[in-house]
Parts: sequence; structure tokens; C-alpha cells
Amino acid sequence: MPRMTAARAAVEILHREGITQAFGLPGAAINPFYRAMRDQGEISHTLARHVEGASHMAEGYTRAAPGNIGVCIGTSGPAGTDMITGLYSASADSVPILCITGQAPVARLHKEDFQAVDIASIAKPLTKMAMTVLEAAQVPGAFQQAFHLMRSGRPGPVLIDLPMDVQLTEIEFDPETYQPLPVYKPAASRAQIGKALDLLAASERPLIVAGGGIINADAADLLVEFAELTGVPVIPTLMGWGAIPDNHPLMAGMVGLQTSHRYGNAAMLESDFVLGIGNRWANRHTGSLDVYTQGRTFVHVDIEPTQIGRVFAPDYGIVSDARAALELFVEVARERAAGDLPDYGVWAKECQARKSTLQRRTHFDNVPIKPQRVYEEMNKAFDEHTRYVSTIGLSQIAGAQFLHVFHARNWINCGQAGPLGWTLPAALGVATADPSATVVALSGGYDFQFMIEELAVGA
Ligand SMILES: Cc1ncc(C[n+]2csc(CCOP(=O)(O)OP(=O)(O)O)c2C)c(N)n1
Repeated sequence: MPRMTAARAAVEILHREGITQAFGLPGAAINPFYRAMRDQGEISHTLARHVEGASHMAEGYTRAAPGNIGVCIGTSGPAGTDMITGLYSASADSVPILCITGQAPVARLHKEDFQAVDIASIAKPLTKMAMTVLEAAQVPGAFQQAFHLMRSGRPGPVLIDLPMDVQLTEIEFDPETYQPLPVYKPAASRAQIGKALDLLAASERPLIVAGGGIINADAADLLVEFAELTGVPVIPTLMGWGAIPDNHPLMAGMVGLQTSHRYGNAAMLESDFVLGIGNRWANRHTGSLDVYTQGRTFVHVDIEPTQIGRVFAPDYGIVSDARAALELFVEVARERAAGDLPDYGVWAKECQARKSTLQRRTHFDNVPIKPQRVYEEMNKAFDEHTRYVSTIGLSQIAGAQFLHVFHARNWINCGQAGPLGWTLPAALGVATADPSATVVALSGGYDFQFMIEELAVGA
């Protein structure tokens, strides 16, 4: 049996789980892991200037392409605490990233050692698993479980904390026969999809609310196919923006308090039925729940069972991966298309008409130039394949109101956590994953300055 350090075994597993890129910053307690990464030689490393930056780079990297998992690495103590904001942002937006930290030797963990902090306890509420691995022989299992958890159910981050002596201990491990664990994703049944379509067919002015779960499941094509088959207009959430192109006749606008379109809000108020897929009824999308829910029937499809009923009780809930659900929605809707689905043509035309009458004004000639005009010019300057990255602030809100997005993963926004400083490093993560893309980081002065040191990484 091959013998190697636990750190080397961990690197071999990263490689076999498909990791080719990591972001981080070394320090004494993680140096054995860095050494193992260098010796193994298959994983590129981007040296961040701030470990929080590395965690946001990892998130941008994950979000840039289906199947990606961003890895961020730091030493013990403050490196882990610096990456907590990245773990919060990733968990809040259902994004898998793997955060690896060094730690003081096992025997010194309770002695208030230099840079020894209980990072696993600090990270617990922000991760699907946060573990200080105390036995070297557990390291392969911990990494195997980490990938299984990050990819199963609602995606999210994991933290693995490796005491220095654990990293350096030799263990028996055979990388050649390593195999990732199966990924678990719940799938809707035909009976459930049939019932949801019965409820849809009983409505006169239905909408589909398309959430970020559709992007995570790489199911934008199926969403558009289902919308076209049924003729039902689509409201993307801020996390789902791009799942249906902005210029599609069934794109009915975004709904919400700030990051919304006037025509989207108007369509929602006119509707009598909402099918939410892979969304979580975020409060900045719903606004007042009374107004949002009154007079409407709701069907909610989500991969995470405890999301059903969390914000309000839907009329019918289905626990399913968005792709699995949409595959069946398309299949069953196609069988019914000839028969019992109503014609929503008039309703869809009304939604489309509002899109031309309820536009916000952008064409100002003022000097100095007004922000609205800047976005108008951006829409001309950047083509449909441009990838926008943004976190928070007026610049982000206006971006959602005025920009145009035509493809899934081309609007990469820190939707729930919105930490200042996220945009620049996240954009670098996107650019690392997709070097040929035009990546536009949309950032206000504060956001830009929060992590301005990462410009050096970009350079
Ligand atoms: C870490 C952090 N602190 C504070 C806030 C609260 N906050 C949200 S937007 C904002 C101002 C943003 O200013 P700027 O980045 O210049 O963007 P602008 O609104 O000018 O576009 C603040 C302080 C935050 N989101 N994150």
C-alpha cells in the first residue's frame, strides 16, 4: 500500500475530485499542505493578497462554470477568521467552496497556542461541514465527505481544518483506487409534477419565478423550453437572472424592492399563480408578504426540504433538484400540450407590452453624466457574452435595473450577504475560470477600496 503524508493524500483527493485551481496565502501551520501541493504538481495556485480575497475568488471561480468548486487555503488563526465572510457569502447563496486551514498541533489545541483558534466552531453555522481533523487516518474520509456534501442537495461550502502534525503524519492511502462518493439530489415524481401542472392549468395569469437553483442545476435551457411549451412568462430572481435571456418574449422582468424592473413588479401584481423553481422567496424579492401572496396560488419546487414553507406556506411544495423537476415538467407538459393546457397567449402579450411601456428613463444628456446614462452606454459597449460581477450598493442596484443579461452565469451577484469588497476578488475568480471572457466588475467606491489590494493579483 502506498504511504504518504495525510497532506499529500488530501492533495491527491482534490486532484481526483477535479480540482485544478486553488486560491490562498501560505503561513507556518499550512505549509506542509502547500509543500504537498507543490510536490504533487497538478493544482495551480493563485496567491491572494488577503485571505478574505482568496475566499471570494474561490466563490467567483465556482460560480463561473457548472461543476467548478473553488478552493481557498490559509494558515491557522486569523486566516480562517478572515475567510469567514467568504463562507457566509457562499453558504447564503448556495455556492460550494472548500476552505482549507492549517491549525496548531493536536496536543496544543486547548493551550491557547499561537494562532490556534477553534475555527471549526466559528465556521459551523456557515458551512455544510466544518471539521478539525484530529486523526491523520481520517483525512481521506474527511475530504471525500466534503465533496459529497458540497455537491449534494442544496450546495454550500465546507471547511476542513488540519493540525500541522496531522498534515505531516504518514498514512496508508491508495490514490489510484480513490472514488468520489455518489452525489445525492432529490428528484420530483411524475405524480408531483402532474399535480403542479393541474394547479397551473387552473390559473389564468400564471408566472414562473426562476431562482438561482436553476443556474446551480445548469437547467436554464430546460426552463426556457418549459416556458415556451406552456407559454407562461418568467420572472427571474436576482440569483436566477440570465436563466432566460432579457430579450426573450417570455422574460417578464425581475420583481423586488430595489433590484427589479417596473414591468416585473406590475406583472407580479396582475398574476394569479406562481410556480417558484429553485428560489427561496428572499425578502428583497417579495417585499411585503401580504401583498406578494394575496390572491395567488403558489407551487414551490426546491432541492432543500426545509425551504418549503420557510417564508410562507405554498399551496403545494415539491422537493426536487431544479434540473430533475424541469426535465419532468417539459416531458409532462409536452404530453399535455395538445390537450388540457390553457392558451396563455393574451396574458403573455400583456406582460410583453408592459416591457415597452414601463421602462425607466436612461437617456439623460446631463453633464456630469447621470448614472442611468452610464448603464445605457454599458449596454452598448459590452456584448451579450459579457460576464458581470457585483456585490452591493447603488451601483449594483442600478446594474440590476438597467443592464441586460442574456445567459446563465453572466450575472454573478453576491445576492444575500452582500459584503463590501466581494466584487473585485470574485471577478478575479471568474476570470481565472474563464480567461477568454470579458468580465466586468461593477463596484462602488467603498466596495472597490475594501479589497483593493487584490488588484495586484489581477495585474
Ligand atoms: C462589510 C460591509 N459593511 C457595510 C455594508 C453596508 N453597505 C452596503 S452598501 C454600502 C455603501 C456602498 O458604497 P459603494 O461601494 O461606494 O457603492 P455605491 O452605493 O456608491 O454604488 C454600505 C456601507 C456592507 N454591505 N458590507
